[in-house]
Amino acid sequence: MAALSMLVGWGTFGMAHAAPPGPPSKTPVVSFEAGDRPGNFFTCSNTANSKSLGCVPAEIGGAQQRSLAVIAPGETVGFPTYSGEASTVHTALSLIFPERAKNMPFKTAIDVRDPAKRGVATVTLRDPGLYVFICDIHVYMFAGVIVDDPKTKVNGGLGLDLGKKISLVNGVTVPTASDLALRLVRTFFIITDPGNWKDYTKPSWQPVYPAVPVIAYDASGAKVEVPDLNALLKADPVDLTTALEKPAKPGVGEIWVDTQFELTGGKSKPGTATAIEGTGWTLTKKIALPATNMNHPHNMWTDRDQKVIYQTQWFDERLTVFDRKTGAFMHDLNAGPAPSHVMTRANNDLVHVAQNGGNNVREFNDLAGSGGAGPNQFLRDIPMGPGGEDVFTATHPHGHWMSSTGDKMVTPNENLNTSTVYNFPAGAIEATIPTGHVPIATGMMPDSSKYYVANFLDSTISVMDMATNTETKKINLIANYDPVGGGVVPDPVSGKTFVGALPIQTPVSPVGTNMVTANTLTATITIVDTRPNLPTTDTVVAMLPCDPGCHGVQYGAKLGGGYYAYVASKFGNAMIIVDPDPNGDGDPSDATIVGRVLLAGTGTDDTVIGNAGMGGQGVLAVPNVYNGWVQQWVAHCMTADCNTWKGVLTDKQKDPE
Ligand SMILES: [Cu+2]
Repeated sequence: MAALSMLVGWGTFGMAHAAPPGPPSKTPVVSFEAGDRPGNFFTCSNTANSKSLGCVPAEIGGAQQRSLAVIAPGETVGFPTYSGEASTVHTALSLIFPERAKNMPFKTAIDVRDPAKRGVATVTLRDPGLYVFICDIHVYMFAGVIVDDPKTKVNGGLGLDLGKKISLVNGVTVPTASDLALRLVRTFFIITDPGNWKDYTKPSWQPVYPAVPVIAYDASGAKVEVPDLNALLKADPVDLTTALEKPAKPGVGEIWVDTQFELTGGKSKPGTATAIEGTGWTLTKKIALPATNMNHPHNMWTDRDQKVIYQTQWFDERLTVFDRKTGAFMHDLNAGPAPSHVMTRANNDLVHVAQNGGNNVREFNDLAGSGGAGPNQFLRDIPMGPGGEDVFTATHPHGHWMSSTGDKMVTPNENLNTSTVYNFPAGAIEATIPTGHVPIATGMMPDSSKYYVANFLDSTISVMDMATNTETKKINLIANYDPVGGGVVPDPVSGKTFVGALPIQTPVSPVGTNMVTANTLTATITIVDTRPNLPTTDTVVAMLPCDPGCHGVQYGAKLGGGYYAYVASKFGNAMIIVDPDPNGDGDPSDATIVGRVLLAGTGTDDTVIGNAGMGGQGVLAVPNVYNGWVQQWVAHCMTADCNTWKGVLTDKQKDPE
C-alpha cells in the first residue's frame, strides 16, 4: 500500500518535472509522436541507430501496428513535447514498467499550446522488460517499448524479454505470465492494430498478435519461453454471424453514439456521431461534420428543447453544436484543452464542458441566449482546484455529473485522484474528496443523496455521501479476481460472479435503482444495486459481457415504462442494449442484454472510408429522461418530436423521482 499512497497526486514527483541528477539525457533511438490517428495515437519513428529492432516493422508487428518499439538496454525513448499533428494537450505516463526499473515512474507533458516548450522529453530505459506509456488524459493512447537483453534467446534466435514482473503505476505488481499482465498485453495489441478490432460486419473475430518469440515468467519465477507470442495471447475465434439482434421491445426516441474512430473522406480527422432510431433500431444518421473537420467526437448532451447536439472534440479544443434532426453544423465554441464531457444544468439549460487537459469546467450560455448574452456564448471558467493549468497540478476533470436541481456538479479529477463537489448557488467548491487512481467518470442518484466515481486504474467505484461529502464505501470490481491465475470466485455478499477491470462510464438509472458500469479491460458490464438500506446496497449484483474497449453508457426510455442502458465500445462497432430491470420490480439482479445493433452504416454528410462504426464512446438518448431534465422538456418543449415523446412516456418516466 506504500506505493499506492505515494502515488496520490503523482504529478508532483514526475520525472520530467525535475530532471534527476545523473548523466545528461541521451539522443533517443525511437520517438513516439502524439497525434490523432485511431489506434496508433503514439506513432513510432526511428530517430537514431538502435542496437535492437527500433520501431517494430510492419512485417513483424502487423500492417497497422505503429506504436511498438524494441530497443537495447540503456537506450533512450523520446516524446516530442510539441507535436505537429496533435491538436490539444497530451501526456506520456509510464503505465507499466519492469518491477523497480530505473527512471520509473515517468511522466511528461506534451503541450501543443506552448511553443516555448518545444523539444523532446526523453527517458533512458536500462532494465530489460516491457514498458507501456499512455496519455493519462486519453487513457488508450498507448506506446509500447520492449527493452530486450540481446543475451536472452529463444531457440538460439531473438527472444523478446517481457521481464520477470511488471508494475502498474498504481503499485500493483504481477508476474509477466500472469492473467492480468497478459490481458494488458492483449489489450495493447488490440488497441494499436485496427485490424484487431471487433467488426460485426464480419462472420467472426479473432485478434492476431506479432509472431515474435518472447520470454516471460510465471508466478513461481519459472521462465516461460514461446516461439510465437500468439501461443500466450491468441484465443478461439468468436462467431459473429448471429450476434446482432434487435430488442423485442422498442426504445423511445433516438440513441446517439460517438463513433469516435470512424474515418470519412471529406476530412482529415476521425470521428462521427451515429444515431439509432429506437422504434425500429435502424441507423438513421451518421454525422461527420466535414465543414468543421470534427476531431474525435467524444461525448454529447442536448438542450431543453432536444433541438441540438452539443458535441465535444476531445483531441481538439472545441465544443461543436449541430442540429439534431438534420445534422447540420451550427457553430464551434472554444472549449479549452481536451474537452471531454458536456452536460447542461436542468434548471437553467447552461452548458458545462469539462476541460480534461486543464483545470476548469467551462460554462456557456443556453441555446436561447437568455439573460442578455447571445446563444451559447462563453460565460466563465470554473476552476475545479487551486492548481491552475499546469499539467502536473491541474485537476483534469473528465466525466462530470450534475444534480437534478442544477445546484451541484461533481467532477472526477483524473490528475489528482480527487473529486470536486461544486455548489452553484454558493459559487464555490463545497468539497474535494480523495478517490482512487485516475477517477474518470461519475454517476448520481436522482435525489442527489449520493454519487459514484469510477476509479479507472484501481478498478473500484467510490460511493460518495452527498450530505456529508465523504466516501462511504469503495466498490471493488476486482475483489474476487485472481490477477495471477485469472480465476474469479462468487462474491460473498451477492453470490454473483463478476469482474470489472478499468471501469469507465457509470451512470445511475433515472429512478435510482441501479448503476450500469462499462469496464474496458475485461470487456464486461457490471450492474450495482443502488437502492438504499438493503443487504445488496452498493454491491455488484450482475455482470454481462461487453466488447473490447467497453466505454460509454447512458439510459433512455423503454416503450411502456422503465429504461434501457445503451453501451458503446471503442474497439467494436455494435451498441449493446441492456435491460437493467426486465420485470420492473426495481431489483437489478436480473439485468440482461436484450439486443445488439450495428453502428456501421451510411454517412449523412460524408463518406465512410475506414474503421466503420468503430470508436464507440459517448452515448446520449434523446429525449433526455434523467430526473430534473425530463420534467423541463415535458413542461416547456412544444415541438412535434417532444409532443410525440410526451404521448408515449409513462407518468413515472415523465417524473421519475
Ligand atoms: Cu491524450
